Parts: sequence; structure tokens; C-alpha cells
Amino acid sequence: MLTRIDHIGIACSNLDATVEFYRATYGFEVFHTEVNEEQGVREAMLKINGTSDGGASYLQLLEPTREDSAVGKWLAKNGEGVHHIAFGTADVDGDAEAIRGKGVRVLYDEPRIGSMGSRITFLHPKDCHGVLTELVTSAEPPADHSSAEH
Ligand code: CMX
Ligand code: CO
Repeated sequence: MLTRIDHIGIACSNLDATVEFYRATYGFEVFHTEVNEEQGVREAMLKINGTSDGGASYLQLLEPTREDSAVGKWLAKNGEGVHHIAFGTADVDGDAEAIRGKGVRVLYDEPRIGSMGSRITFLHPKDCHGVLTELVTSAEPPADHSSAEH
């Protein structure tokens, strides 16, 4: 079950300048940065809010590390802007299979590694009314409130 907006992915040509824009304009601070060579991105995660399922919602600022990456190709064609949306789920494998069963192309046979050790997959934008859509299960399992002691 998809339970939150995990992040909005924003393609930028200069990560440091874009991070500074979000800090100076809105006061959002960098929560985490990393390079994901498989995806061809240098990225910064800005945490916007926690969510009731124990997860969080972020902005994901993405600078390509190579021109032939997904973000590099997209930037060359469109310029900077919103690149994808990502929904959070406790079960990316199950949700991806269920969505594949509805006739939507899931881009990976098995989820791959995303930000902060999460497991991610993508749905083809042409099957999602023009929106590249990512599914994410974070590395940290959501807090199990049902077993919490009071
Ligand atoms: N949003 C909406 N449409 C998109 C898109 C996007 N981000 N990227 C491509 N498209 C559209 C193009 O406009 C094009 O449409 P037209 O044929 O009408 O012009 C069509 O999809 C094909 O685009 P393309 O430029 O030829 O690109 P590819 O088919 O080579 O790749 C995609 C498209 C979605 C398969 C590729 O971007 C991909 O594999 N994405 C998933 C991985 C990814 O985005 N990684 C970076 C983020 C990492 C992270 O979030 O952690
Ligand atoms: Co993403």
C-alpha cells in the first residue's frame, strides 16, 4: 500500500546552487547527500516533514554525473524542473507486482538501491499520464505503533 509522498525528484544542473536556493528561500536544510553511480546522479535529500507511517517526505535534488543518464538526458531536453514523483510503501516488491498486473510498465525486474539504502523501482511515464513515478521502501522500517508499550 502506498502511504505517503516519499519525495519529489527535481533535476538541476548545479546541485550546490540549487541546494543554496532551497536553503535561502525556504529554510530547507540538507538531510543527506550521496552519489548513486548506477542511477548517474549526485543528489541531496531535503527533509520537509515526517509522516504518520513513520516515514518522511523529502525533496530530492538531482544533478547528473553523466550526460547519458536518465537525468542527464532529461535535463538536455527539458532544462531544470520536476523530474519524477515518488510514493512510499512498506512493500515495494508487492506493490510493483500488483501495479504491473494492472498493465503499467515497471522498469526494473527487481527493485534497485536508492537514496539512503532504500529499495526503489520506477513506472514508465507513458503509462502514468506523463509522470515518471517511483516506488520507495525506506531502509528503516516504519515504526510499529501497534506493538508500542504505553
Ligand atoms: N517524466 C515524464 N516523461 C518522461 C520523463 C520524465 N522524467 N523522462 C522521459 N520521458 C518521456 C520523454 O519525454 C519521451 O516522450 P516522447 O517520446 O513523447 O518525446 C519518452 O518518455 C522517452 O524518453 P527518452 O528521452 O527517450 O528517454 P528514455 O526512454 O531513454 O528513458 C525512462 C525514459 C523513464 C525509461 C528513464 O528516464 C528511466 O529509466 N528512468 C528511471 C530512472 C531514473 O529516472 N533515475 C534518476 C532518479 C534516481 C532516483 O530517483 O533516485
Ligand atoms: Co527519486
